[in-house]
Amino acid sequence: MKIAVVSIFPGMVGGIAEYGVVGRAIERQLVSLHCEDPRTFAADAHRTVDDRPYGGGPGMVMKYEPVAGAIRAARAGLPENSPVICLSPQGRVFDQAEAGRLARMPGMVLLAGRYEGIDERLIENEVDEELSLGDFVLSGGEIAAMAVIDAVVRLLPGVLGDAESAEQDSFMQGLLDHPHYTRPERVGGKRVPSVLLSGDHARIARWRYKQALGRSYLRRPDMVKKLRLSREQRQLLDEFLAERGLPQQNLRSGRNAGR
Ligand code: 9D3
Repeated sequence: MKIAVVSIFPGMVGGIAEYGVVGRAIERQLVSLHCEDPRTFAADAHRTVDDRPYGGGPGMVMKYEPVAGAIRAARAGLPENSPVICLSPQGRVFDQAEAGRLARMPGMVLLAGRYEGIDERLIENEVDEELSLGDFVLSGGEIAAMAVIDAVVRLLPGVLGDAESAEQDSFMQGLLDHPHYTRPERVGGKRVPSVLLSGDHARIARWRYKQALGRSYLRRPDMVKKLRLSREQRQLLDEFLAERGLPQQNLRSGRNAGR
């Protein structure tokens, strides 16, 4: 996959190419990452990329022409049907399903804005979709673009090793992770749960799944409500809650439950 980012802070985005999973994917040429700076396409000697908003008000707006120039240059190195995606608080909220969809694209241009926003006409003419990371305020689109790149690149074929890939299509999908422990056996006044020392792999798998269900139910009830719990899953969740002296869940389950 070929990825191009349009940003006035190319150094910020380039940083992810040096670390971890994304860095390795670029090294192995499974993905290419390229940045275009609108400043390069500014018409004046001062390389101006922003101007005051029509209608007044605080802050500045990114100018049409320099951003358009950078998008055109970014597109030039990418396959024809690569979408232009603007990172924006006005976008659809990015999630794992969106990451999976983007991972099937041959390329993508990620447009990271600064200031109060980008001239709306540029978005209408050049942007295919807008994505947000959620309801909190960032100072610009770069960190959001980096988050999208990280989430998408991990899904590209060959990027993750066998162990990590296996985890992605495991039965834990749609739930939070179970807790993790490593040596020593006793630390911070606490012991490793004894089941993890038992060597009984079936019991360990059951315990982990119970933890994943229970934690998801307590911390992210929205996630659990989307699942249709089987009788076994309900049993595990009830065990988890009972062990903590919590009231048993009253999520309905089975075919067409709820709604
Ligand atoms: C405080 C400024 N806001 C006035 C109501 C508007 C605003 C403009 C520009 C808020 C944030 C930004 C910059 N943010 C992004 O470019 C951005 C973002 C975000 O802020 N939150 C979550 N996801 C994203 S994706 C891009």
